[in-house]
Amino acid sequence: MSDSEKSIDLATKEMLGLACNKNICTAFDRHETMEPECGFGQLGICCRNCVMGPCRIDPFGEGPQEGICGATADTIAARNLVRMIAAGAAAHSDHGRDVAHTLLTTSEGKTKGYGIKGKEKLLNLAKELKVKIENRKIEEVAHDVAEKCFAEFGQQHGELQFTRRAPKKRQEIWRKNRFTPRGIDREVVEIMHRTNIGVDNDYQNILQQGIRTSLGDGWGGSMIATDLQDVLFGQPEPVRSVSNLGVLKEDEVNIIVHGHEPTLSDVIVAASQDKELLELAKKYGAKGINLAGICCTANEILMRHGISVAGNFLQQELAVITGAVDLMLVDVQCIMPALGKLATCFHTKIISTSPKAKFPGVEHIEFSEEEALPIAKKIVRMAVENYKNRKKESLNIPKEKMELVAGFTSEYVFKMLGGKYRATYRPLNDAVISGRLRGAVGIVGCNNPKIKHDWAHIELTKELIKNDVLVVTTGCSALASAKAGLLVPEAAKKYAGKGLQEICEAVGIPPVLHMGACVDISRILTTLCNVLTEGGLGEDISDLPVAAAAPEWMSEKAVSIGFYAVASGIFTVLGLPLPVMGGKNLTEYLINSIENTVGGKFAFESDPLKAADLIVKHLDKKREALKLKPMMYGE
Ligand code: SF4
Ligand code: MSK
Repeated sequence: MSDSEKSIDLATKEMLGLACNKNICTAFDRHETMEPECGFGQLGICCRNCVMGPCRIDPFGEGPQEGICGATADTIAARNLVRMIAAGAAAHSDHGRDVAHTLLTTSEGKTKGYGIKGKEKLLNLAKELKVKIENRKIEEVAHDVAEKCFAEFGQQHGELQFTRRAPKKRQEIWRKNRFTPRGIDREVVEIMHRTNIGVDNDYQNILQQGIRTSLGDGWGGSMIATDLQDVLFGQPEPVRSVSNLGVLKEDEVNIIVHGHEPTLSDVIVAASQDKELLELAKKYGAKGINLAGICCTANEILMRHGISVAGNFLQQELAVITGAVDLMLVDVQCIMPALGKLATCFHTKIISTSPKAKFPGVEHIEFSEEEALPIAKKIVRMAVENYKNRKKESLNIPKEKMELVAGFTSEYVFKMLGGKYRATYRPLNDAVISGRLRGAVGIVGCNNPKIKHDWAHIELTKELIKNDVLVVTTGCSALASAKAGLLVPEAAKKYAGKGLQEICEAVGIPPVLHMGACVDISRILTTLCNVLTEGGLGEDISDLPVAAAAPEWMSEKAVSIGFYAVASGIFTVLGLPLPVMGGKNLTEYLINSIENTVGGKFAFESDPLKAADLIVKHLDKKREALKLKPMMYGE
């Protein structure tokens, strides 16, 4: 495959060309060496859950149709799938747990570098969690809110608190089908138990636990992460910034933060503005200290501090190949182990910081909330001191960069539609009811070298906004939209249908709204609840003209997200199929019958234009069921 077929992003193509000239291998190349991929793995029909196996089912019906224990293709594929959900939900939820820990230690005055910036959010949360507010210090309230959130992880029975944010009808569906999560950790553990050899063998029953666990992610762990981050670091508000590898600076110390949790990156922002360190940078001949992000850490510091974005998932290696990164610090999730070896070809220092995520050959500086700011300063100092080791001849910073607006939340943006003095979702609902807006779609998820980098995200997003669909976006999809120039208000005129254009122009928003990192998909769920509360669009999420898509997904976290979206009543289109196709009954269930129970279902479609067509048809079906007016400017 030529470089131009690997990505639509000019900076990426340029860096891939350079990597090729220098004989440097990236994920794009390693993907090619992996071809042909193992068919059993792709279809989800290999099992190594015990050592009587590994067993595999012959998809052509000629060889074995059962594992040694008698497990069928449906059983094996369902077990594998829910184990993916367990891993994904665990990752998001452990992130939430870490934030709860930071809030707790901050409330006890044990941290350096944190405060409670989102006081209003904290007080609202306290009310929701029935924490006493009156005559108490804000730290005392924060302490009890953190403890209440902690309890959600270990709870053994009952229902997760935030599932009560869902519409009543949805809560009833969950209760009736035993989908309501009892405790975040409990559900993950139960998946591991049920998928042990000789426990749960009925694919639908296995999926029931998968759904329950995923809901514990979306309406539990991820929601806790988002809400408590807003409490600690402040609620995001729309902010302008810049994206793509062109944000790296030739004459400044470049630091990249990569991973997911904002606990460290937020203090790195403060440390990079430290006077003493800025002076030191000047001493070494640099004009300043330039911070940029990759993956969801990028989203976190972008929406709260306007820090620029270097790139999304498949650009992490390319950032190092620019030769301009003096230090890349990583925490958890989506960090390629390849970075360690790659960095040895350049002057770049890679620093791991989480005790949960170490990398062979990579220097580790353990992060702790108690010493956050001193540790952050130490790391920034290392970057500054490494600036002098930069090799001019290895410097190749692409020119590409693009303006963006990020940081829309359920609290902020939609109220903004009502203007400053009419803070309400009414105008949004009215726009849908009157046919100015067809509906809304969340486009989220990763990059995957199996799909031309950023292409599916951008094609799908453009096609939907052309059809008067408001797009909300998170994660690496949001970063793809940023680089393609879709996150600026001017994009409405260029790409959106007339109805969406009118809304964007009246309010001054982009047609594609950046709502944060992967855990912030919980903001989309909260937004949908608010839309229903405003009235006029049905009683349940499954009534709404909305859908979700992950056109280039790769992570187990995306599987968990997909499941909690479907189980919340949302039609969800994946650009690559779930690895279940070897289980015929299971596949049929996921793309059809599951809708009878939860009101949402999956579709697998790799062509973004066909995916857009499926989505538009779905939105129109929902509009028809709600008896909404025809689209104002034609279908
Ligand atoms: Fe084979 Fe069953 Fe063991 Fe899986 S659990 S490896 S199908 S014997
Ligand atoms: S970072 S999970 S590659 S979206 Fe959240 Fe991007 Fe996917 Fe990681």
